[in-house]
Amino acid sequence: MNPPLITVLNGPNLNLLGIREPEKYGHSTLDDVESLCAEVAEGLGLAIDFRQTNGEGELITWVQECRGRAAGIIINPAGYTTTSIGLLDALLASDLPVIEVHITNIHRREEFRHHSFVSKAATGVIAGLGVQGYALALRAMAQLVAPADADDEG
Ligand code: DHK
Repeated sequence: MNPPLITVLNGPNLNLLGIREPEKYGHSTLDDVESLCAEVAEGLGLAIDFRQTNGEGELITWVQECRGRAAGIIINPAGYTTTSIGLLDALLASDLPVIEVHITNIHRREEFRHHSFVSKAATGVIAGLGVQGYALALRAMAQLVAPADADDEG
Protein backbone atom coordinates (compact mmCIF):
# COMPACT_ATOMS: atom_id res chain seq x y z
CA MET A 1 0.00 0.00 0.00
CA ASN A 2 1.26 3.52 -0.77
CA PRO A 3 2.12 5.67 2.26
CA PRO A 4 -0.45 8.39 3.01
CA LEU A 5 0.47 11.63 1.23
CA ILE A 6 0.69 14.78 3.35
CA THR A 7 0.92 18.09 1.50
CA VAL A 8 3.10 20.63 3.31
CA LEU A 9 2.31 24.10 2.00
CA ASN A 10 4.20 27.32 2.67
CA GLY A 11 2.97 30.81 1.93
CA PRO A 12 4.61 34.10 1.04
CA ASN A 13 8.16 35.05 2.04
CA LEU A 14 8.94 31.64 3.52
CA ASN A 15 11.33 31.16 0.59
CA LEU A 16 13.44 33.74 2.47
CA LEU A 17 13.82 31.63 5.62
CA GLY A 18 17.37 31.80 6.91
CA ILE A 19 17.86 35.30 5.50
CA ARG A 20 14.69 36.97 6.67
CA GLU A 21 14.65 38.39 10.24
CA PRO A 22 16.67 35.44 11.63
CA GLU A 23 16.17 36.72 15.19
CA LYS A 24 12.46 35.84 14.72
CA TYR A 25 12.44 33.03 12.16
CA GLY A 26 15.79 31.38 12.92
CA HIS A 27 18.64 30.37 10.63
CA SER A 28 17.16 27.31 8.93
CA THR A 29 16.42 27.71 5.25
CA LEU A 30 13.28 26.40 3.54
CA ASP A 31 15.45 23.61 2.07
CA ASP A 32 16.45 22.69 5.62
CA VAL A 33 12.76 22.59 6.61
CA GLU A 34 11.97 20.36 3.63
CA SER A 35 14.82 17.98 4.60
CA LEU A 36 13.56 17.91 8.19
CA CYS A 37 10.03 17.12 7.00
CA ALA A 38 11.25 14.42 4.60
CA GLU A 39 13.26 12.72 7.34
CA VAL A 40 10.47 12.85 9.92
CA ALA A 41 7.84 11.76 7.40
CA GLU A 42 9.89 8.76 6.34
CA GLY A 43 10.18 7.65 9.96
CA LEU A 44 6.42 7.95 10.32
CA GLY A 45 5.61 6.07 7.12
CA LEU A 46 4.24 9.17 5.39
CA ALA A 47 4.98 10.63 1.97
CA ILE A 48 5.17 14.41 1.61
CA ASP A 49 4.68 16.94 -1.14
CA PHE A 50 6.47 20.07 0.12
CA ARG A 51 5.81 23.39 -1.65
CA GLN A 52 6.13 27.17 -1.27
CA THR A 53 4.53 30.01 -3.18
CA ASN A 54 4.24 33.76 -2.84
CA GLY A 55 0.91 33.75 -4.67
CA GLU A 56 -2.44 33.55 -2.92
CA GLY A 57 -4.18 32.09 -5.98
CA GLU A 58 -1.52 29.42 -6.43
CA LEU A 59 -1.77 28.46 -2.76
CA ILE A 60 -5.56 28.13 -3.10
CA THR A 61 -5.18 26.02 -6.26
CA TRP A 62 -2.74 23.71 -4.49
CA VAL A 63 -5.18 23.29 -1.57
CA GLN A 64 -7.97 22.46 -4.05
CA GLU A 65 -5.73 19.83 -5.68
CA CYS A 66 -5.31 18.07 -2.31
CA ARG A 67 -8.90 16.84 -2.35
CA GLY A 68 -8.92 13.17 -3.33
CA ARG A 69 -5.12 13.16 -3.62
CA ALA A 70 -3.70 13.89 -0.16
CA ALA A 71 -4.58 12.46 3.24
CA GLY A 72 -3.89 15.71 5.10
CA ILE A 73 -2.59 19.25 4.79
CA ILE A 74 0.06 20.98 6.88
CA ILE A 75 0.14 24.67 6.07
CA ASN A 76 2.12 27.71 7.12
CA PRO A 77 -0.03 30.35 5.43
CA ALA A 78 2.40 33.11 6.50
CA GLY A 79 1.00 36.53 5.53
CA TYR A 80 -2.24 35.04 4.14
CA THR A 81 -3.16 33.72 7.60
CA THR A 82 -4.77 36.99 8.58
CA THR A 83 -6.17 38.08 5.22
CA SER A 84 -7.38 35.21 3.04
CA ILE A 85 -10.97 34.06 3.23
CA GLY A 86 -10.33 32.37 -0.14
CA LEU A 87 -7.68 30.21 1.49
CA LEU A 88 -10.00 29.43 4.41
CA ASP A 89 -12.76 28.40 2.01
CA ALA A 90 -10.40 26.15 0.03
CA LEU A 91 -9.22 24.44 3.22
CA LEU A 92 -12.82 23.91 4.37
CA ALA A 93 -13.69 22.46 0.95
CA SER A 94 -10.75 20.05 1.06
CA ASP A 95 -12.50 17.92 3.69
CA LEU A 96 -9.09 16.90 5.04
CA PRO A 97 -7.35 17.21 8.40
CA VAL A 98 -5.46 20.52 8.42
CA ILE A 99 -2.65 21.53 10.77
CA GLU A 100 -1.69 25.21 10.77
CA VAL A 101 1.95 25.94 11.60
CA HIS A 102 3.63 29.22 12.48
CA ILE A 103 7.34 29.34 13.19
CA THR A 104 6.90 32.28 15.55
CA ASN A 105 4.37 32.68 18.34
CA ILE A 106 2.00 34.97 16.47
CA HIS A 107 0.20 35.79 19.75
CA ARG A 108 3.31 37.41 21.19
CA ARG A 109 3.71 39.58 18.12
CA GLU A 110 1.84 42.54 16.65
CA GLU A 111 -1.92 42.44 17.17
CA PHE A 112 -2.63 42.22 13.41
CA ARG A 113 -0.98 38.78 13.41
CA HIS A 114 -3.23 37.38 16.14
CA HIS A 115 -6.40 36.63 14.21
CA SER A 116 -6.15 33.69 11.82
CA PHE A 117 -8.90 32.98 9.30
CA VAL A 118 -7.15 29.67 8.57
CA SER A 119 -7.66 28.44 12.15
CA LYS A 120 -11.39 28.07 11.39
CA ALA A 121 -10.42 25.17 9.10
CA ALA A 122 -7.62 23.76 11.25
CA THR A 123 -7.76 20.58 13.28
CA GLY A 124 -4.86 21.98 15.27
CA VAL A 125 -2.47 24.92 15.39
CA ILE A 126 1.24 24.95 16.28
CA ALA A 127 2.95 28.29 16.85
CA GLY A 128 6.16 29.51 18.39
CA LEU A 129 8.25 26.34 18.33
CA GLY A 130 10.43 27.33 15.40
CA VAL A 131 10.82 25.03 12.44
CA GLN A 132 10.41 22.04 14.76
CA GLY A 133 6.71 22.93 14.57
CA TYR A 134 6.66 21.24 11.15
CA ALA A 135 8.06 18.01 12.64
CA LEU A 136 5.48 18.14 15.43
CA ALA A 137 2.73 18.74 12.88
CA LEU A 138 3.80 15.64 10.95
CA ARG A 139 3.73 13.56 14.14
CA ALA A 140 0.22 14.79 14.93
CA MET A 141 -0.86 14.23 11.32
CA ALA A 142 0.40 10.63 11.43
CA GLN A 143 -2.06 10.02 14.27
CA LEU A 144 -4.89 11.82 12.48
CA VAL A 145 -4.56 9.81 9.26
CA ALA A 146 -3.78 6.46 10.86
CA PRO A 147 -6.39 3.80 10.21
CA ALA A 148 -8.46 3.25 13.38
CA ASP A 149 -7.08 -0.25 14.03
CA ALA A 150 -3.47 1.05 13.84
CA ASP A 151 -4.07 3.18 16.97
CA ASP A 152 -3.63 0.11 19.15
CA GLU A 153 -0.13 -0.58 17.96
CA GLY A 154 1.39 2.05 20.25
C1 DHK B 1 5.19 33.73 8.98
C2 DHK B 1 4.93 34.91 8.37
O1 DHK B 1 5.43 35.20 7.18
C3 DHK B 1 4.10 35.95 9.02
O2 DHK B 1 3.35 36.67 8.07
C4 DHK B 1 3.19 35.39 10.10
C5 DHK B 1 4.52 33.30 10.22
C6 DHK B 1 3.99 34.47 11.01
C7 DHK B 1 5.37 32.33 11.03
O3 DHK B 1 5.60 32.56 12.22
O4 DHK B 1 5.77 31.31 10.46
O5 DHK B 1 2.61 36.45 10.81
